[in-house]
Amino acid sequence: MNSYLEWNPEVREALEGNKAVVALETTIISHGFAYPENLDCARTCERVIREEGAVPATIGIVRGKIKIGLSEEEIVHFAEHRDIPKCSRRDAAAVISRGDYGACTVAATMMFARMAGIRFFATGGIGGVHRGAPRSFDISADLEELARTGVAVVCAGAKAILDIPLTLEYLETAGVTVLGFQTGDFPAFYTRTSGSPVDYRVESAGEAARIVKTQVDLGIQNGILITVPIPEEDEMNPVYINDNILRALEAAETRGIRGKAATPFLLAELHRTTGGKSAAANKALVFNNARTAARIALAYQALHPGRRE
Ligand code: PSU
Ligand code: MN
Repeated sequence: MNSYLEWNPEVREALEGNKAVVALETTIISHGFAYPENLDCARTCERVIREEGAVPATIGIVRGKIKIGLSEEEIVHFAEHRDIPKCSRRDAAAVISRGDYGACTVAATMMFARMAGIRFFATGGIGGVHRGAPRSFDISADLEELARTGVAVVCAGAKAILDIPLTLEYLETAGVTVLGFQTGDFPAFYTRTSGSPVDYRVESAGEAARIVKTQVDLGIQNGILITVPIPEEDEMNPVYINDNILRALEAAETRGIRGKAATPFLLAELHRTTGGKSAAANKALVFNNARTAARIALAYQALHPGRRE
């Protein structure tokens, strides 16, 4: 057993007993929302997963250990400490060997979920190819992680601050299967459609689970992206949000905000300029993704009677 992993006993037992487990990330807690909204969001994600009958495992680096399933006190710590560094694959070894805390991105959470034997992970939206990437070279490590790590990521598409057609091109090159959950169009985070099609539309949790199982059975090692549109009642007006995104991108440019600071800045700027409307939409889509991921994880366990991966 990997001695860098520290287990929440409930998660360990669930995995040993072939129960459905859904991973959650900590960057979204420390860098995705303001306090105390981030705490409410983290707790609600866990509750929604439990209500479906699955077990949540929020993953973060706690004093140099990869914690698989944060305790309530640890979740509060990540919510209160918005200065915990954002930790992606490239940061993992340094943060762990120094005994620090790390807020795990989609990429790091996928990597650690895989180490722990967790197959499903719910988040808001993955990182992707940023607008202006041909000049800035800003392409999220989340895409490369999807290319190499066998975890199914349930999300509301890529964040609308990104270049979605280029993100889809990258995913195609990387060999990542992109599913649309009850949609044929890749969702754009705050809105249900992006105008770019997904490869495969699935209608049910069972159908999505069968595709994940087939990929596992075939020994294909990379990730799968399961995209779920934000619920209709929570969707934002596309003209309004895009207008705000353009202004946020301009503000980032003017202030020279780049690299790992870019995404947290853009999200916070939108939460500010929309008077909290984008944060409300972001929360609604995350909860919807957590619920959907739990249902798919349960359907997957039903296809795997008595077998531990
Ligand atoms: N989804 C959200 N809010 C977030 C994120 C996802 O609703 O804050 C985070 C994830 O941790 C993702 C990161 O990995 O944004 C992308 O950062 P970057 O563009 O620097 O790779
Ligand atoms: Mn980046």
